[in-house]
Amino acid sequence: MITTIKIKGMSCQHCVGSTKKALEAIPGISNVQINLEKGEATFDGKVDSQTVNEAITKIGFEVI
Ligand SMILES: [Cu+2]
Repeated sequence: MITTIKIKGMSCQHCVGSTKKALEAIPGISNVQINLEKGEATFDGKVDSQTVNEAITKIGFEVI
């Protein structure tokens, strides 16, 4: 299953790297791709949204 989420707060490639790393650290998620222009992250895997939200909040961004 492919999931796309919207993330608020990413502004450069450094942010993209942090987001990618944070999502990849979640068990069950793979193939993380970030689109900086759209502020979107796409990944494979089934994982509850609260886990994703917490991982993103922890690095200073927000899932919208
Ligand atoms: Cu940045």
